[in-house]
Amino acid sequence: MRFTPAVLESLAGSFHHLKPGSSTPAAQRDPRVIETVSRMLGDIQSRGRAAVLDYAKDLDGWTGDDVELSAQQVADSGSQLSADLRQAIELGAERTQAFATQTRSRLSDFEVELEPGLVTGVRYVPVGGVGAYLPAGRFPLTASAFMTVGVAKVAGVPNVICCTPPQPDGKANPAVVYAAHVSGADRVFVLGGVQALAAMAFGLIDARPVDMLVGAGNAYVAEAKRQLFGTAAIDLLAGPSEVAIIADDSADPEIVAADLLGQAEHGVNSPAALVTTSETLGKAVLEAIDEQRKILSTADICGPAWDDFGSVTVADDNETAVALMDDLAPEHLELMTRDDDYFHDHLTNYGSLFIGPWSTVAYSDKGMAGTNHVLPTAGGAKHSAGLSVGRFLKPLTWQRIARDTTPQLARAVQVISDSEAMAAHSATATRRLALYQH
Ligand code: HSO
Ligand code: ZN
Repeated sequence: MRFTPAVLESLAGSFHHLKPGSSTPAAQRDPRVIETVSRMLGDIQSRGRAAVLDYAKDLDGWTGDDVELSAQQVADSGSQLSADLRQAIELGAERTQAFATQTRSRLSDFEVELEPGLVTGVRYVPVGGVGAYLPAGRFPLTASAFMTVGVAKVAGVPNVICCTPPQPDGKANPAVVYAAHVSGADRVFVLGGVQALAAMAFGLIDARPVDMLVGAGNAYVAEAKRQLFGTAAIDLLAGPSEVAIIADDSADPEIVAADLLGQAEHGVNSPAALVTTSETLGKAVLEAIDEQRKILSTADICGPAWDDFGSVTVADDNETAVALMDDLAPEHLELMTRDDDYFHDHLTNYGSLFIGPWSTVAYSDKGMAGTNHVLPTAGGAKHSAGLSVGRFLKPLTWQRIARDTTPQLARAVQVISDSEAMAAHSATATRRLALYQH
């Protein structure tokens, strides 16, 4: 998330930074990561399942007979959780699927007669197999399964498998497994990193290679997805999570500060940006952040993230705030202003929008808002939207053309084909025209 110098230049005089914040490196790829991933994928491609298991042992300390959890183990994972956590997971899975179901119902097959006798249409068909990566590092991100597995199942994907890395005790995180279970996962594997993505894409742990890989992970996981793109489709390449807020003098500085630190917790390179029309609010937020970070147990992450990549910018008016924010194109964008409707109407670049002080990113992060938390980062919101049920569906087009419509189509096809010297294309039209005329 960074401002484009040319955009800042064009807005010069109508804003100033209270805290600039260094701009985050543009989706940079570490050459060592690229090299390691490519070597591992090559090895796995040639040695198959044996290589997958070797990496699981060497890199993740995996021991055991089978990387797959039995259906019984998956179903029982909930018994290791408190009743509160189990219920929260069930609620998040249900809410996320409810929103996906509503979204799905608005993607309707249709047919339309463009000309008499020329009927065309779209039929939505789910992809056959999805492989979801469910991370479980320092923060397990339990809700990821709702967003990937659960939404794919609502789309009607028949085979949804998932991989989650073993924790230091060698076992899968039970909350992640339970979240996958209630989201409808067909198979769950305790397998992490590059080897997990490769195993799913090459069909080494399930009979069929998956058609699509989804879910977030570390730099190696993201690079593996990038290199496997083409072998399988991917959702998106997620960078460090980010948050931005537009606030005016009606906002509560403590809440703004809490929400900025809330996502800065993801990593020391997670950016958080405030654009405000009130200098007083901006200063109060800076003070509140200094106080709040002292009492957070994850201050080792959100503190340095804020110091390096946090920014506070004062805009002279709402129009400037929109221009600045559309340039940042943040993954998450919160509005805490008197003019939320104005911003909602005018902003065009964000992964997910949170309107008003009672709508906070964590509600969506944990599945309670129903919306997806797999969202574009690093300016990707300028060209892409986040994961949603439609991403698992192929809008297949079809056409049915009547005999009597032949002349309207065939003549123009002949003319274009002949101008391109595509004789065989032209003949498909010429022959039909001849049949039609006799
Ligand atoms: N903010 C992350 C998702 C998440 N955060 C889950 C915490 N839990 C990407 O949208
Ligand atoms: Zn988050």
